[in-house]
Amino acid sequence: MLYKNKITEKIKALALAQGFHLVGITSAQPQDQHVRFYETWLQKGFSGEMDYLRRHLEKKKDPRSLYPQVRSIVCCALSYKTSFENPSHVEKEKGIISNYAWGEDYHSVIKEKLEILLSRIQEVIPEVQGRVYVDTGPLLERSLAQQAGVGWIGKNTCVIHPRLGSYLFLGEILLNHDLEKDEAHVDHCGSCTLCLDACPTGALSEPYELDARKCIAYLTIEKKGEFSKEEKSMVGQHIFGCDICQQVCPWNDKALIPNLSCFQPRPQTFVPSLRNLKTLTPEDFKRSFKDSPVQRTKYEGLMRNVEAVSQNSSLK
Ligand code: B12
Ligand code: SF4
Ligand code: SF4
Repeated sequence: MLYKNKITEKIKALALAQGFHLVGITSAQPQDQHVRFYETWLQKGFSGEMDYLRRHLEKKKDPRSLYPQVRSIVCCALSYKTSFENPSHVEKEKGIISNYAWGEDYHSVIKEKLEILLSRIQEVIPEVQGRVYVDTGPLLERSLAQQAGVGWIGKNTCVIHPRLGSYLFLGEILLNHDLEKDEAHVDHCGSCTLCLDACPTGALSEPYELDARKCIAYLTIEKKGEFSKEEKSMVGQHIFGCDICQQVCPWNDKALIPNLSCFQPRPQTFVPSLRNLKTLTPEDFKRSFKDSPVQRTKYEGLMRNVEAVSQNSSLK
């Protein structure tokens, strides 16, 4: 029988061997302070039309409501930083797609890695069972990552690691096995306010607090239906997502660049031509954005965004 610390080390080594850039372990105990923060955020109406976030509240309070046997949570992160960067100003006939959506959909990339990791863990400890999550499950993923020492939560609300920056995707395995827990990561934002100053819509009204209703990422990805006049102007030249509060973060300037092939930009996602997008048919959309996070808006959502950006650029 392996000792707890040896098993923990082994699991971390397996996560890194699976290609994750960061891994940490936290307990399955609810984090009261973070749950309260989440509740207050919902009460302020900051979640906009993302009704699922309200529905998830009770489950998010305690990971044991998802998986009663959970004893430890393995928190993994994968960097999607590439050597490309969205320009801060684009020509008026072009639009911007967030770097997280340049390549393959991270949900499938991470889920596959987590599932293989779980089976590797089971080869070492056959009695271990687990559940795999990435993004869509009712878990406070950033809180868990911070608690597991993966990074700190920056004033732009993203998890940041000192060497890898914040262009990270998070994923977790809930395990029915007791492992050694890591120390929570400490905050390194200090007196910096670059992200708050750079956000073009004032969505970051307070440090660490994001009003999704004003966030370009929410407006272009999550919001359904037509834009109001104000929303349309907030979108600027962003067709899908927004990276401004991360682009200005000094921790991303000095971050390592893993340059994974699955997250490299594709011609249709890197500063794409609005004229080309305007002529897209539903069939072109399916083909061009196959396996891409852009699928989330569906054809109608993307065309709404393209139309708004075209009007903002006074493009005929
Ligand atoms: C809803 C959602 C959004 C919304 C709202 C984002 C937000 N900041 O709240 C919108 C659509 C705007 C969005 C945008 C983006 N998202 Co998003 N999103 C989510 C989702 C599904 C839930 C987040 C949530 O519950 N928000 C509500 C707030 C209150 O919770 P929170 O941000 O998690 O913050 C918690 C902790 O940070 C902590 N906390 C924060 N500050 C403080 C301060 C104090 C004092 C305390 C005690 C606690 C505390 O408490 C909070 C509640 O637990 C998560 C996946 C998940 N299940 O967690 C992905 C997730 C957060 N998104 C992710 C990504 C990549 C993005 C984008 C970069 C995509 C893009 N480029 O367009 C942007 C980033 C914009 C930004 N600055 O946050 C990643 C984040 C990775 C990272 N490095 O942090 C996640 C984790 C998905 C994943 N599995 O990788 N997203
Ligand atoms: S993603 Fe863009 S709009 Fe949203 S908070 Fe960051 S800078 Fe502001
Ligand atoms: S820009 Fe500055 S304040 Fe904002 S997250 Fe980065 S270090 Fe923190």
